[in-house]
Amino acid sequence: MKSVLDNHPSLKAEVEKVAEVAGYLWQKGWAERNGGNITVNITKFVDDEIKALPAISDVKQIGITLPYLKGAYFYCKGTGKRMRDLARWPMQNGSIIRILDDCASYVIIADEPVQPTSELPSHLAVHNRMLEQGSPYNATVHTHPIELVAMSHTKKFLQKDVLTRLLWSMIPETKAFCPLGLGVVPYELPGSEALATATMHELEDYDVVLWEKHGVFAKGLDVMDAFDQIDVLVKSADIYLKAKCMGFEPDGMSDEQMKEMSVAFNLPK
Ligand code: 2HA
Ligand code: ZN
Repeated sequence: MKSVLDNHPSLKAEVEKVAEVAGYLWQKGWAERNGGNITVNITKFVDDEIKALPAISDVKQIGITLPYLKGAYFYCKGTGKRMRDLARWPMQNGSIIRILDDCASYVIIADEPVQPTSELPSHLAVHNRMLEQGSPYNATVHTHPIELVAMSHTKKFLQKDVLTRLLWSMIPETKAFCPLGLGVVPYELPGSEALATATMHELEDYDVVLWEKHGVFAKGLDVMDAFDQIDVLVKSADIYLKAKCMGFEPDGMSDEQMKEMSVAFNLPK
């Protein structure tokens, strides 16, 4: 079947990155059934030929007005679609959308009329904010990492920066590669406006936020960057849990060792 990716190699490479990450999410056990979403701003890969493509869906309302998204293009995972299927067939389990000039609606333009993720308003609201800030970030990822969700089931880990401090202290690379740490959003209904608003608020200070008893939401330069930040946090969570399973509370790196890391890597906190 003909695909818009066929004669757009840089766009193809970007969508293939999404497919690669979708495969990782499934293999790691973070993406049961249709769990999780990925949205990538692909506007910079769009040429006149893609701009001229006709809509293959009705005009759909986003539900909010997002002024910085005027004329932007996104690759979005489809609603109800499985990450493990997207890994093999990204254009049958996701689609490319164009935001219309009213900044409040969109159409699907390629390859098939796959309806985007149920969390589209929150993903697009985050993209809108990133563009408003002139941020170089292009990707948002939501997934259900087992260890981090398990840790979100106790109030002590939901206090500001308690989990950040603990996870950073498990292995030096976590602070180096997730230098802003992990924000926390108290439980809200999946897909709700309250969840979107609270997520936006936490993303002012963090690249990755934990949704209590649900999952994580990350933003990144591209989909790999967003995945890597989640991955290093989960690595730390896993080390913590393995130590606990061996019957002891891990010491963690000392404050001095953490400070030394911040200086050596020129980290913000
Ligand atoms: O799209 O994970 O939170 C499936 C979800 C919603
Ligand atoms: Zn979810």
